[in-house]
Amino acid sequence: MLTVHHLENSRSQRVLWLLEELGVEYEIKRYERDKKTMLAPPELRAIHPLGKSPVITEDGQTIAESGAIVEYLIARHGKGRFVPAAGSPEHLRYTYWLHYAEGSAMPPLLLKLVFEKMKSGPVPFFVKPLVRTIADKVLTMFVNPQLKLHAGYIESELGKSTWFAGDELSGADIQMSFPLEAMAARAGGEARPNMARFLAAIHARPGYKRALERGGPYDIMS
Ligand SMILES: N[C@@H](CCC(=O)N[C@@H](CS)C(=O)NCC(=O)O)C(=O)O
Repeated sequence: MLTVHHLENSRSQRVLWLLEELGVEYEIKRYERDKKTMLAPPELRAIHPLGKSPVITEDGQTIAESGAIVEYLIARHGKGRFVPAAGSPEHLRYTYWLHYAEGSAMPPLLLKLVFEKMKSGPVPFFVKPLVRTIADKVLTMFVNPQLKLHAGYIESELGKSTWFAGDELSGADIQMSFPLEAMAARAGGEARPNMARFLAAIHARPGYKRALERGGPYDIMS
């Protein structure tokens, strides 16, 4: 049996979605975030040393890192679906977006979350103005312009085809769903028509809805 080690409100939601699209049987082991730190509980480190989600286990193997999980699941259970033909231009785009999601899109989104939280974080009152000033400076000088750059790029790329790697839904779309949802929550992504179209299309898929029902509450942190 394939097990998804599923942390609430996290990237592992997209693994559940992929499994629903693939029609593979799986079980979910749930983990809750620490209410204060929002980190995963220590039990997840017993599954993988980093204790991050998603992690899956199947046939005695433990696989972490969502891009690697998407590739593994599609290779093992896809029967040729959700991946463009090897050697095609679409396959190159597939590989690109599969890596871009965590390698390029997520870092500025994470910085946005951290610096916004820093502004309202618990610090002694006399350093609060300084902390706010520094956080605002990093946000306006670096993070927000980077997010604008990425959002503009994604918006224009999504104008070229229905999905990220062409006109068929692929693992690249599943991998890109999390940064797009985070952009909608943190960086005004929903105001961009192609990104909004993509989000509406994935949210309408029966597999996505089933994954939500099985995964439980899913609220991208803003
Ligand atoms: N690049 C990794 C990121 C994994 C990651 O940071 N997951 C978050 C959930 S969205 C997590 O486990 N956070 C809790 C923690 O760091 O303790 C992946 O895509 O799998």
